Amino acid sequence: MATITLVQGDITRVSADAIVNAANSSLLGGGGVDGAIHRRGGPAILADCRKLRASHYGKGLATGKAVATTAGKLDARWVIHTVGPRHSHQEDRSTLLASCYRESLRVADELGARTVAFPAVSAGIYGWPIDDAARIAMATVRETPTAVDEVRFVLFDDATYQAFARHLC
Ligand code: AR6
Repeated sequence: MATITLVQGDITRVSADAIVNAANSSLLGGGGVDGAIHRRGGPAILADCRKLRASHYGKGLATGKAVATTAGKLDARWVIHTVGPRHSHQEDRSTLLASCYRESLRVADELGARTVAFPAVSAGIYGWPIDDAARIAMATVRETPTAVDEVRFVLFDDATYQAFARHLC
């Protein structure tokens, strides 16, 4: 089981084997953490994403799945792109959010990554209530068998950091 650590900050500034991106199914960039990763990582990431779209992911990456690219100029070897679900009051999409963490760790294991940095997937533009997003993230990482040594949650603001801290023990 991976050691879980929490830090507050900008995920594009961390050093890790793999940095997870809260992407959308187009894999072609967006706002939030996705925009920040592409900005700081540079065009090599988008070039890899375009190759994925031209090959195995013609229709894009499905919600709950994950796929890796280069990390470009980020201080990491890979970016693992995962697509979180939009929060819905009508439908319980928790299993899809849990799947983002499980699938990202599966890809990290395939790559041989030992340290993996995650943002709070779906907790921004996709509207997931932060306490529930933190609960699902922490429980899923805790329950997922992996060879990753350290999962570091990099939480952008204090409220998000505090929500994750409440679910640490
Ligand atoms: N470092 C760490 N966390 C960040 C950063 C950063 N640099 N920037 C934002 N966050 P979001 P989502 C936090 O909206 O909800 C994009 O347009 C943010 O405060 O980035 O999964 C994609 O292309 C929040 O806690 O991702 C999709 O269309 C968390 O990261 C859509 O947004 C996730 O917020 C995905 O929405």
